[in-house]
Amino acid sequence: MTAVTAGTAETTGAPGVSDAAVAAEQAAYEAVFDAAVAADERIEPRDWMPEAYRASLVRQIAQHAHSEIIGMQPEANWITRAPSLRRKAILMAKVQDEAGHGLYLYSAAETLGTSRDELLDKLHSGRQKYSSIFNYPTLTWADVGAIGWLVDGAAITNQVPLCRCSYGPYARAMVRVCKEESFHQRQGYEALLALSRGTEAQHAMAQDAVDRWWWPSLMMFGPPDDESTHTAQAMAWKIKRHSNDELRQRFVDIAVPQAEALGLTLPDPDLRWNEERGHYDFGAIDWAEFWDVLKGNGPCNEERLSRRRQAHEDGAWVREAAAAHAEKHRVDKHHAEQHQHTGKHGEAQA
Ligand code: BYC
Repeated sequence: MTAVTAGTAETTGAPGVSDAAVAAEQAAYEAVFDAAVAADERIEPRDWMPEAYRASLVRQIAQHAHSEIIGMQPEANWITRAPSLRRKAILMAKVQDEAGHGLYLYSAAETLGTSRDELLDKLHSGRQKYSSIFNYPTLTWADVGAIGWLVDGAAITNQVPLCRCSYGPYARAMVRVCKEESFHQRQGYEALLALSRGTEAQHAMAQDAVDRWWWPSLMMFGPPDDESTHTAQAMAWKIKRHSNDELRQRFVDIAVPQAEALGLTLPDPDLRWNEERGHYDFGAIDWAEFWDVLKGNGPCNEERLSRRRQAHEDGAWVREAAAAHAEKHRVDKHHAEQHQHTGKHGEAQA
């Protein structure tokens, strides 16, 4: 969408412009925005957009970015103890991918006028959230497999529709993220399959990991639709394309046959195929646990946040060095350009 840019919106509120004229101009911008959303066009950074749309995107994208970088911790916990060189190399690549996803997403948020520093500050001071799932511990090597299969599987289910999000930079970031997440999901599934087909102790370890990660994975999709604050508006704006419950159901339907193929069971006695609905029915989710984790009371909330703050402090010298390098490069380039300029003059005169 390019018809109305944020630049033109600057005229609103100019001295001498009547309230009625401002309101009419505002309504005209809104009409263009609404029409673009209705026509499934992309909203781009310089387009006019309602402030609430901008704020909602910053909230969701920031939370998503924070989840990616906090999500590095539970898996990084197993890098030094991966059972083979092959597994270690794969896990390192995956954890690095998550850092990359964080960067794409912080960049997408920056196109909305917020800096990465500001967002990180809000994460570190607990004013912005990250996904509930990363507040659970990774107790055994099998947890790395279970996270890949279930957590990344849930993330893909949630993120594939975000590739069609109405906000261009977010949608485009999701395309690459989803490709990488599919690789992550496959590596988790394959690692879990190897354990499931291994010794009795390995099989038991895989089953135990699935038992612990199943319910928190279902919570990743967010609260039930009737308790979801943002879904209705986010769907009207085509930020979200499906509700939390729709995506949760989609994930359950995909996971059940995969669990069978793995030779593992899912810890839900109420899980059964419902012929009439054409979906699997599943048991009640412990929403009290979900809200409690969001409040900061999950098993690892404190550990994750303090590790993140520490990593940020430890990285201060890298940021300072990068900024000094950029400044030096800028000054050098400026001098070189001046030199070239005078040099050219010299040639012309000669
Ligand atoms: N955890 O109105 P609702 C990943 C909050 S990681 C924590 O339904 P919305 C990966 C919600 O923010 C996955 N908080 O919200 C990385 C809201 O509170 P606020 C990250 C949650 O936004 C590394 C309140 O509850 N993925 O991919 O419409 C390794 C009410 O919720 C959660 C994304 O972030 C939760 N699970 O829907 C492996 C995807 N759920 O903000 C994998 C992008 C809800 O009003 N995000 N809340 O204070 C989304 O699609 C949506 O934001 C959600 C929630 C579906 C998560």
